[in-house]
Amino acid sequence: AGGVSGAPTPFDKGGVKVALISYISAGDFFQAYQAGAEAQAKALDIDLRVFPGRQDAAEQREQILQAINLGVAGIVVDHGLPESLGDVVQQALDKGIKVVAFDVNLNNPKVPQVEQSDHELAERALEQAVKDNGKSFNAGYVYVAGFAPLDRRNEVWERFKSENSGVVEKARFGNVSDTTATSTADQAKAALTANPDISVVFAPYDEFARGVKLAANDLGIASKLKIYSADVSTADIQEITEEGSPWVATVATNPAVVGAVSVRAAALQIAGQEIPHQITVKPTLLTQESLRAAGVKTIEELAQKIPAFSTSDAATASWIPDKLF
Ligand code: SR1
Repeated sequence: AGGVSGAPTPFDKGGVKVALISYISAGDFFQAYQAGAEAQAKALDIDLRVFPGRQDAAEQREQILQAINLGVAGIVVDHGLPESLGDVVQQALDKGIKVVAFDVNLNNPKVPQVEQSDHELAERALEQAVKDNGKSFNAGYVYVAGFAPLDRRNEVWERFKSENSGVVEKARFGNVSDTTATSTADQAKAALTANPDISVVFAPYDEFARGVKLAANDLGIASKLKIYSADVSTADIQEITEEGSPWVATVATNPAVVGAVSVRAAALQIAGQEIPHQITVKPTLLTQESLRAAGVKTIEELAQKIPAFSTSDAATASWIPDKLF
C-alpha cells in the first residue's frame, strides 16, 4: 500500500479497509456494480473486502458484524432488507465506521443513500412505452415488493396507471432469487398464456426483462410483445438488438459507475468530507432502435459514446481518481 498522492489522511498512506456487503451478487448488474467498486477501491489504494450476497438477510447481518470486527473504516451496504439491518448498521456507526447504502432505505440521517434516480428511470421507460404503443394497452407488470429501487419504480407505475385509464394491468408477477430470469420466465409463460391480449410488459429489472423475453420466445409471441426495462449489460445489449427481439427499450446507468460512486461516497466520509445525503446517478434511455443505429455491442462501446456510462460527477473530489472505465 502506497496511498494516493495529495489525498487527505488516511488515504495518503493507503490500505484503508472498506467492506462491500451485498444482498444479491448474482446477475450482470450486481457483478458489474462489484467490479466498479473494486476498480474505484484499487484507484484509492483501498483494501476492499467483498462479502458476497446470497439473498440471505441473516447472513448479511452477520457479515456487517464481521466487517465491524475486521476493523473496517467504512461499509457499503448494497441492497438488503432494512428491517434486518438497522440495528447492526447502528452498531457500526457507534464504532465510528462510515456507512453508505445503495438501494436500501436505512432511514438513518448518518447513512447517505446512493440510487439511480428510480422515479426518473421508470418515467422514461413508460414515456417510451406510450410513444411506441399509445395510451391504451393491456400490460403485464413484473414486480417484487420490498426492494427499494423496485418500490420506487412501482410508485411511478401506480401513478402512470391512475393517469392513463386506457392502460390495463392484466397480470403481475415476478421473483427475485439466484435464478431470477428463469423463475420469472416460468411465471411470465403462465401470465402470457392466460392473457393473450397483453401487448406491453413493464419489467423494470434486466433479469425480469430477460425472463419475459425467454417466455415470449418459447411461446412464439415475441413479434406481438414489447418489453420495457431497467438496467443494461453487454449480454442485455445483445438480447435487445438481436433480430426479432421483443425487448425494445431499457433505461439504465452503467452499474460499474454506480459501484465506483458508492466507494467514493464511503471514502469521502472516511476522509471527513461532506457529501449529500442523497447521491444520484442518472440513467439514460436506450432504445433498440438507437442501439442498433449506433452499432453498439458492449457496455465499453456505450461508455465511449455516452459520457454518463464512463463516469459520474457524483461524490467526487480533486484527490479521487474517477476516470476508471
Ligand atoms: C432486486 S432489485 C434490482 C435492481 O437493483 C438495482 O437498482 C438495479 O437497477 C436492478 O434493477
